[in-house]
Amino acid sequence: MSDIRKIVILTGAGVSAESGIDTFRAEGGLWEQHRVEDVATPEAFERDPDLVLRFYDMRREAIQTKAPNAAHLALARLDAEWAGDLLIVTQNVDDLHERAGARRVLHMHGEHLSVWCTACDARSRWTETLIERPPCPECGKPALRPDIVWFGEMPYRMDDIFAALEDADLFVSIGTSGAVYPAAGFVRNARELGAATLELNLEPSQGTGWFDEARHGPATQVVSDWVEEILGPPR
Ligand code: BV8
Repeated sequence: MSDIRKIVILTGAGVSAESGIDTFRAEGGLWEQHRVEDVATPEAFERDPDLVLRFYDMRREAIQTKAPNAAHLALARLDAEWAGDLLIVTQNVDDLHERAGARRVLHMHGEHLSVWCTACDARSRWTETLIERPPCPECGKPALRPDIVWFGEMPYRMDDIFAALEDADLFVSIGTSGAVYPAAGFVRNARELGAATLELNLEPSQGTGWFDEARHGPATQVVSDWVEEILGPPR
């Protein structure tokens, strides 16, 4: 670790699983209960906006009853104590990284607690529901949609993500299946750009072969152990 200064961390649903937030592909996971194409595409929103708004209203309410787990807390500690560059790129739309205290966080697929007005393009913090078509806080029009990146839509801040990958000495992937692009391709980008690569996941991901090292187990265990390895025991 002595020559590691710049770290990029990619997280997925697995880091929030032990906080009681469903992952997507697990047994009984979100995509078992709902067909992706019915709830997480612009076409679905066009076709049946009520179904999509109810799906996100349910999840937006649910995450506000959950708490960060030891993996979120360990990453928040790393964010606070790591003197070098660090960026946590999350595919998750919950706010558990921030509630654990992490600051250098980038939500590449959006956030539950944000809404996007399709009339005036404003984004606003939001904790309530959208099914009743409330007015946009900025323009007053009833044109709000979840501020979430759906399939077929371009993820957020890709330039910032690639700039960080270009500089990275270490790329760490935590709690993700490596099933969805462009996030699933970051490990290959990082390798090609000369970074060391580490996977921390419950089981081998679809891209596990691209990692220099992989440690498998629950995030609360493997992430806490990894952070303590870097920073030493909490003082
Ligand atoms: C785009 C928000 C183009 C929504 C999400 C290349 C090849 C093939 C297909 C494509 C390609 N490029 C693009 C595509 C299409 C598509 C795609 O990848 N499809 C897949 C299905 C093949 N990608 C897109 O559409 C992307 N957009 O490409 O735009 C474009 C280009 C130019 C201009 C315009 C457009 C957009 C994708 C984003 C979609 N939105 N989320 C919502 O939340 O409702 S994706 C969603 O699924 C997540 O955010 C995440 O990204 C993804 C996968 O989920 P994971 O987080 O990995 O969760 P999963 O359940 O799968 O796995 C959990 C893992 O955790 C498991 O490995 C498990 O073992 C582990 N685990 C479980 N418990 C624990 C644990 N680990 C540790 N501890 C535990 N306790």
